[in-house]
Amino acid sequence: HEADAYRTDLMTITRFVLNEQSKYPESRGDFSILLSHIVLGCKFVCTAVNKAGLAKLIGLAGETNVQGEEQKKLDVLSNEVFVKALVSSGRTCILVSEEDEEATFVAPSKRGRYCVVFDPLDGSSNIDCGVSIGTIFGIYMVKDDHEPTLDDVLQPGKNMLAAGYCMYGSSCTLVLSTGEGVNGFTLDPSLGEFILTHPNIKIPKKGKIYSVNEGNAKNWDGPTAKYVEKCKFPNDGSSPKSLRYIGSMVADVHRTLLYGGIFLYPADKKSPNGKLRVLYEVFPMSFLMEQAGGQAFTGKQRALDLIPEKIHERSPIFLGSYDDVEEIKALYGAESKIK
Ligand code: P6P
Repeated sequence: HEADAYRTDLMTITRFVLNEQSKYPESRGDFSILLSHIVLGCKFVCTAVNKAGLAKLIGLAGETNVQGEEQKKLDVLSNEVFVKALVSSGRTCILVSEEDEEATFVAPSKRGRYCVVFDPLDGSSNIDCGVSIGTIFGIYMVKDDHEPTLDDVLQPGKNMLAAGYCMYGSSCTLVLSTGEGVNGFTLDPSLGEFILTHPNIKIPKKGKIYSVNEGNAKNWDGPTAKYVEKCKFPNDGSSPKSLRYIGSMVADVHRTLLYGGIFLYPADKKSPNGKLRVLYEVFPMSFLMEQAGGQAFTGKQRALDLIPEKIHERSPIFLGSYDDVEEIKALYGAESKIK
């Protein structure tokens, strides 16, 4: 009857978060309500992305539909859905989206205590070839009850209360941490519910995969070049690492989290701060990696210690298995973290 028990004892993400919340009797359920609106956004995007595959047939995502209306591009559509869902939750006061140049300050009547930073559809250039893409998000609490300002979102990543991503691929998988480990949920479309499928994810301490765009090798700095060389021609008799690079951060990070290894988007001569954005790409993925027992480094410091000055600023990032990141830190001359 084991199987039956499993089928009836469904651990949905909503129930999971409510269980977590019950550990904080004083909490008023605001976080659970906020999260349920983020989950709603992910379900919508999952549906739209899956339909986008039929874009040419049914006129979506940048095509003109049968009425000849110009359909919104999927990332614009996704952004609107998340902004509307987050504002309507009544639990947010500042939103920062990769799609919007300026931060959104929620009207006082709908204002809550949380700030959400997100990339509604990261990797969207990969939609047309069917590569997995995703939503990435991080959640801060406002610093105090004063009128909200950008300072409430220009906080180091270590101040995040929660972070996660939803990957739209062969299945729709939502990976979340509220600061007590990492859990993965898979959308059961027949129920319209995210079910716990990957409880307490821990990244292997060391991996056999490195993930970087080798096409930028000409512009890498010394330590990165040396590290990648070591991956390909190890001088300690170990076997070379495999290269896996999908070019969609959510997909590359998800594989790194589950299989181990290291994901790198280094600085290079053309882009001294690398390409990935601090608030809604580097911080959430670094938060998850640390919660799963891995680590994340910018080339200069622990990624989560970085204090952003602009909401769309970028940073180089090296994240993944603890031992693999230690190696790159040594090459950058960074002291290893005192355990
Ligand atoms: P490159 C996608 O455009 C993205 O923002 C991330 O999802 C991905 O990791 C990165 O850029 C890929 O960049 O320069 O290797 O194509």
